[in-house]
Amino acid sequence: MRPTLVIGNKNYSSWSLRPWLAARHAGIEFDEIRVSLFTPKGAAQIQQYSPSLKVPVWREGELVVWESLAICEYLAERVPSLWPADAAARAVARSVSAEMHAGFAALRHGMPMNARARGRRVAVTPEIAADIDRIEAIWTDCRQRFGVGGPWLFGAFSIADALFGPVVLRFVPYGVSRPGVVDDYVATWMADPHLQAWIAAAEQEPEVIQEDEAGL
Ligand SMILES: N[C@@H](CCC(=O)N[C@@H](CS)C(=O)NCC(=O)O)C(=O)O
Repeated sequence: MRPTLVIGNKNYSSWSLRPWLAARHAGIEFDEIRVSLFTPKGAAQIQQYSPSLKVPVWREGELVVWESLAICEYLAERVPSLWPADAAARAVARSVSAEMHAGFAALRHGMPMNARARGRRVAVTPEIAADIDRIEAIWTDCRQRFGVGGPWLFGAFSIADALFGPVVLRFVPYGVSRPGVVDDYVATWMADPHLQAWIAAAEQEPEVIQEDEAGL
């Protein structure tokens, strides 16, 4: 049975993007159901599909998997190369993925993901700057210690990249640039055909969620 990934608006839903990128990079085929977040119809659809009343949700026959990181883990059951092969690298990849999943509230709040926006500027509070510093430290450490075999955090694409990919759609719209690892990794993502396909779809979406339109 072909699985379905239920996602939110491609322009705004960073959690939806994570398992979508993991599945696309792993070559796992799936159908998409896109719900329009914060609309009455979207709320009814989420109620129908999601036990947590959030997206993303992966549905496959009787199986329902929710929470972006749990969905990525489920995809890795099918395609184990979604995690690094080396146990130490895999442990670090899981650490940074869990840290991303659990943290970075200031960045998430102050720089909402906005796939199609460019040239926005928001005040970079000390809390947002600290989140950006931490992301730079993670990306630098992963690239230096594990990235030798390719352009991704652990060389080959992994779930850690799927977790950090949406950060690029915060850095690009709000002009966050740091020469070196950050700009290089952002460039890797912006050249990725899967992310480009997501952005192109976001550009076609008619909905505007005012609350997430920052830095105008
Ligand atoms: N921890 C969850 C977060 C999911 C989440 O917050 N999803 C948002 C969209 S990005 C949502 O469904 N919002 C709808 C709502 O809160 O009504 C995950 O990792 O999947």
